[in-house]
Amino acid sequence: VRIESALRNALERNEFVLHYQPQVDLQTGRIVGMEALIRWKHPELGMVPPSRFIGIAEDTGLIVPIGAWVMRTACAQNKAWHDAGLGKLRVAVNLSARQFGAADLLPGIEAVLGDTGLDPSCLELELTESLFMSDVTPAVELLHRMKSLGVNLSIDDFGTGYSSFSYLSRFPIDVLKIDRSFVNDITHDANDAAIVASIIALAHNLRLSVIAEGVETAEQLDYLRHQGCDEMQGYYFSKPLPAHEFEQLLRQRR
Ligand code: G
Ligand code: G
Ligand code: MN
Ligand code: NA
Repeated sequence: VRIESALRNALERNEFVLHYQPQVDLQTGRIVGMEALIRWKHPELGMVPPSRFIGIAEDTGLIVPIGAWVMRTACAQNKAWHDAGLGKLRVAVNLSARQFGAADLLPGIEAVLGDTGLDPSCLELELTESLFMSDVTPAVELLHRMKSLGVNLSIDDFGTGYSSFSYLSRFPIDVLKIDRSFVNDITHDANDAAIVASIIALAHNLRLSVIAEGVETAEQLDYLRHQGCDEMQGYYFSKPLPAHEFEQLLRQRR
């Protein structure tokens, strides 16, 4: 209850920040994008991890204004990095099912793109498979309208949810994000290695791009590169960083 009431005031009190985790091209080794991940710095509760408040934000509907803030902040930051000559990176933002159902999602995205001047191809929206569980027809239509804005769509935590091959052929998806639970064991568990190789092949056969999450070791990286995975994200390269540290990383690597 304490968290819930504090959460109601967090936006106006400016207590949220975004951290950015680099996404690296496995061919070139270059940073090509980043995932924006929310953090809550409460004056008394301290740093509240998303695992403790995203669920509450979803249940209370607060995720809608919070998610809008995330999208606006991430797009404005990315545009600022473009303008500073730090490269034309993509920023990925997590969308919860609750936001997906909100009437103003599409105009909201359009307004953020218009206001910030960010090239739509530099925004990626991360969806989860749970979105596709119920009535898929309105979802297909909404996804096509989102695509027509020029943004990219990815499936987060791929393989852990209600995986259905039917939506992959019907929905205008650009990227599969292999869940870190599979990546974690690829060098020890032959089944997970086979699943990861198969997801990479599946993505490429469908002309989708594929990124591995939660890469923590050189061995995992070697395997993924050998299998032709396009990009990686994980502690092996970098944990999620505050904006100024992410910017330093970009400057160092230019
Ligand atoms: O960064 P971290 O590992 O603590 O994130 C934990 C979870 O919180 C992840 O599943 C991530 O998708 C989720 N999360 C982080 N930021 C956001 C956000 O801006 N919106 C939504 N809906 N989920 C987020
Ligand atoms: O569910 P989603 O993929 O949006 O969440 C990303 C979460 O994964 C973030 O909370 C981030 O901190 C975490 N994460 C990122 N890289 C790694 C990693 O290499 N290992 C582990 N265990 N977690 C990671
Ligand atoms: Mn994500
Ligand atoms: Na994930």
